[in-house]
Amino acid sequence: MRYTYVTMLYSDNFLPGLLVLHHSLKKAHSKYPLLVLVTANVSKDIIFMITSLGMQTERFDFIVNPDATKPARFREMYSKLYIFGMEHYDKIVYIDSDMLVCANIDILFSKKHLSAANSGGMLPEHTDWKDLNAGLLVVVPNRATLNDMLSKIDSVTSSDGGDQGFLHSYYPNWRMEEELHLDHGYNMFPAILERYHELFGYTIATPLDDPSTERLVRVIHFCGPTKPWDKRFDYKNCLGMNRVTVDLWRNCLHDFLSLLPINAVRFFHTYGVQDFVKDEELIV
Ligand SMILES: [Mn+2]
Repeated sequence: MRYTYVTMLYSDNFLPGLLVLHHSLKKAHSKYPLLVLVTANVSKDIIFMITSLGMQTERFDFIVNPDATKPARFREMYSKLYIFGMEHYDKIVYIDSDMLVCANIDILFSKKHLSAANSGGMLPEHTDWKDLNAGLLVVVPNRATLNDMLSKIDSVTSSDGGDQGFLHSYYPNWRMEEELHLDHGYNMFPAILERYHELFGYTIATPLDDPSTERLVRVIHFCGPTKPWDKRFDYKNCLGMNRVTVDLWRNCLHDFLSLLPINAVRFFHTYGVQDFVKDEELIV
């Protein structure tokens, strides 16, 4: 069977996220490769470098948002639909490049098409959250599905102006199809982790945990506008479980960089990849 993890790189800006995602998958001993879908905006140097790190790449073109009134950051938000047509794979596990894998998740390749987590939906304050989070998706690609989606892009509404809202409308029965609902530990936002811990006993997984253990956070999703690698990320005021998750992310990047030859570290540095842990050490 042709199985692969897939993520997307729209531009060089998400490079730190991609490097951490890939390194965390490797540290979790994932059996399957990571395929990176790259647009024409990604530098050739970076494509060469990530290929030499063992990632595969595939060029794709943005699927443009039909609503031209949407702000620029929403313009490319339908592009994720591309994965639904990747028939050269039997099954893919799509992961956003702002995610950190804490333990092996290869079991996801045994799940059905459109398996995903209703992240946050267990909380009493979010009982109106019933639909999937598109940060992590199990997809059995089918060209006919993609063609059908593209033909309906103008007519199917999207509550958030992007692919996730489109998928909610395109698959209205998902919320009732319990066999498609992944444990929320496969797509956990740092901001709600504290509540999931208090109410349901969720803890962050380590590679030593028994894979069958329940209520483990296996994938952390740094959703939201500021990412752990952003210059404007407010690390000082990032506290509690939020801080724990960011430190896990930064340590993973540090671990990755510390294994590289110095010229490769310099290369990534020119593309804005900063070793936060090492810099902290220097300050002290
Ligand atoms: Mn995301």
